[in-house]
Amino acid sequence: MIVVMKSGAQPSAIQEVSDRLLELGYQVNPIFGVEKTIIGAVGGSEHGKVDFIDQLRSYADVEDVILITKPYKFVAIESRPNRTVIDLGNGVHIGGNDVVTMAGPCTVESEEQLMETAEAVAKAGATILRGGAYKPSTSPYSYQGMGVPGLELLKDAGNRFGLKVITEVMDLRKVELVAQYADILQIGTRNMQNYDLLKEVGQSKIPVMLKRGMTAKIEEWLLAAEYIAAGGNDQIMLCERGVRTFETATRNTLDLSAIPLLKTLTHLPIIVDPSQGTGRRDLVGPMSKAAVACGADGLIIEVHPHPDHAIKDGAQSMTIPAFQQLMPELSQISVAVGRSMATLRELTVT
Ligand SMILES: [Mn+2]
Repeated sequence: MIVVMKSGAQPSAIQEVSDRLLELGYQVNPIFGVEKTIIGAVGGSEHGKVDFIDQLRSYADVEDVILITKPYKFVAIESRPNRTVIDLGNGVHIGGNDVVTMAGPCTVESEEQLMETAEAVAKAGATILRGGAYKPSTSPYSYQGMGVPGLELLKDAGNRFGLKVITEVMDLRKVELVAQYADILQIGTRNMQNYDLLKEVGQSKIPVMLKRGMTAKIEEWLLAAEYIAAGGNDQIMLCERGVRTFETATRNTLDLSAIPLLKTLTHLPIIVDPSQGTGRRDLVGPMSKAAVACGADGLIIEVHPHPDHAIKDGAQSMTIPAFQQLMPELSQISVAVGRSMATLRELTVT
């Protein structure tokens, strides 16, 4: 790190900071300028010293402390240059050459609705079924989800149509329960900084998809992922789902620039949610294509047999025919960028 002293800092103040740095195991190299002195501190690790760095900033004669290393470690690209590939079994990998598609309804509503959707998305090439059994809602009077019966339906549909299952867990007391039914635990936007929940899924051994908080900066998002990794679970994927901006014509502003940027910062796979990212089903196809083109490792798309009757998020849910039409187009884009995507699989229904 570099400690920038204020103009006119006295030698005694510079010495005081240098002594403190030495105490913490740094080698200290002050550079005395005409007006200002800066102190280069090398050798010590900055991890675990976040609070100390804040202390340093509060010294009366310290103007600023500039960190050279990133505040996250396990999720940083430097820690795993080969990139994380999450193996879900049955040939489904996230972060490898295949671009994966997670599809299904926003909310599990009934057996009929879920089975119809699961069969259709599986036939179109999706490998992972999405569906909410616990729904985070802005209003306490909105639908809250089916709970355990919804989880059971998801697992049944997954088994029946050869799909892996992703579903949201909102409550740290339910992590173990949801993990019995899901192949991937989803942490929603509102819980991105729910540190107790992050620690709990960090203890779990199953993959986690961490959605970006609606107002989260990239660094805050990576630090949230670091909580999970620091807990011992390294099977993490990030999900860009749009951020809140001044624009109200779309539900959120889908930040596609985050994808190539994240590829320079982290080895974790990146999923894009164009449904939540736009809030409009007519924009889901174009944004899915753009996401694949700029390096997304997967998509999570809301599909409903009758969006006009959906309990939640009908306006952003694709119809089954629209999804069936989109998948081969996405496959072509995947090939154009050196990736591949399964489409139109032959289903062996069990
Ligand atoms: Mn939804």
